[in-house]
Amino acid sequence: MADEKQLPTYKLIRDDMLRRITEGTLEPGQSLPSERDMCLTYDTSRMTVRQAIGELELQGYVYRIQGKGTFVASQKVIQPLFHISGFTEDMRKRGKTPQSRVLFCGTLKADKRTASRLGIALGEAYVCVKRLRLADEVPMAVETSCLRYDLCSRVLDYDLEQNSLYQILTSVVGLSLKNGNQYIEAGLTNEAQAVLLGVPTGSAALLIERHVLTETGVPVEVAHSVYRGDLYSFYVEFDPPEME
Ligand code: 16G
Repeated sequence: MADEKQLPTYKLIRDDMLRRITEGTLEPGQSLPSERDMCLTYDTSRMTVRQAIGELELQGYVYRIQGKGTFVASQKVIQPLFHISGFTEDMRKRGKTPQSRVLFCGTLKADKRTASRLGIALGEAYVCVKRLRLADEVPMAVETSCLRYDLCSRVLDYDLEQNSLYQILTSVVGLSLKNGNQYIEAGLTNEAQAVLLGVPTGSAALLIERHVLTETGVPVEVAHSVYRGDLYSFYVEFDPPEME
């Protein structure tokens, strides 16, 4: 067995931090000791400390906020898929503060795929909202919602950085968002998505296509989302098998 003392210093620091994170001495959201303190504690250079932190960041255990420091990343969000819920509602339930950055909000003309999914004519206008979704300032997902114009045009009157889309659709427009389905597949972030999500290009992602319908089966939303693979886990429960 390799003698621990022979490990390079940056690995010793990394493993020490990792132990404190997994033991819970360093909790999610808590900042790591400053680089300066770590240099003193481990009697090493700033470069070595940075190397250790860099590894922890790559492995998703910590994240940096520019100008603020390095923080312990929260454990994965475990998202049950029993009923349709929105990002704002989901994050609030977990005691996290949801935030959105609107990347696009307006109308577009439907291409063949969007038209068929929304049940509208080719070239017909639909509402498109693209947002970066964050929780406690950590980027979680990039979401593009395509919405039927005839049902959802009022969404355009609202600031979607401050308001929940589903809140507007249910409380203002009066839609019931109870029916739907969702496809989830594995993918890798492209460069643009990686920049928005603050991860290296080619990081693991969950690619989701969500279809939301009214009670009478009229499509309301078709959303394409890229969720961070290191932060999300979707959870489904099976019904007991029917007895013969
Ligand atoms: C969720 C939905 C997304 C919806 C959004 C509304 C998934 C994969 N996607 O993130 O389709 O547009 O919630 O969130 O769950 P909001 O009500 O906070 O605006």
